[in-house]
Amino acid sequence: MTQINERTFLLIKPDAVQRGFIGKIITRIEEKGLKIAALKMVQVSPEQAARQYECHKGRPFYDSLVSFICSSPCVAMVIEGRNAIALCRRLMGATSPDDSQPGTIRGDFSLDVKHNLIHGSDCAESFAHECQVYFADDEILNYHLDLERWIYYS
Ligand code: DAT
Ligand code: MG
Repeated sequence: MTQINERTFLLIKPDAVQRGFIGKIITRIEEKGLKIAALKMVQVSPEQAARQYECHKGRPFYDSLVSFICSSPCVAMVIEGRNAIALCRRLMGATSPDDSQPGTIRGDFSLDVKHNLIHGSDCAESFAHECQVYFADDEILNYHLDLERWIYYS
């Protein structure tokens, strides 16, 4: 079912921060009409990385993924809007550079499966888990975006 107020967790990864893509990525989110409910720069700790990626523990790429996420600052965000979880996954593009389509963040700017610029929750349960790794409840803001009456018909 369509949810206008659905939230998702996004993490702009170290490669995107280092390459100067913070603004580009946030612009795509804003231009789509999504609302930023929380946003901060974060130096991810190994403990946070392990919690975020606990579903991948045991996979061959797990250790390098955790060390990559901790290698340089990231930008953590909670994004809100119509079907935000699936929509942000589409804006991000596929995990692998062999599959990510031009027009998506990964499809336009990434050539490597690990250096793929951005993380996004893949379902509501993942959002609930990931969000708690990075944000306290009172850091996620509820506010009215005036422009929304021009973004949503009703
Ligand atoms: P996504 O980030 O698209 O949700 P995922 O959850 O399957 O992808 O994997 C999490 C991250 O792990 C992914 O963004 C990059 C890394 N990763 C996935 N598959 C990999 C692989 N085969 N080799 C190296 N890193 C990989
Ligand atoms: Mg994933």
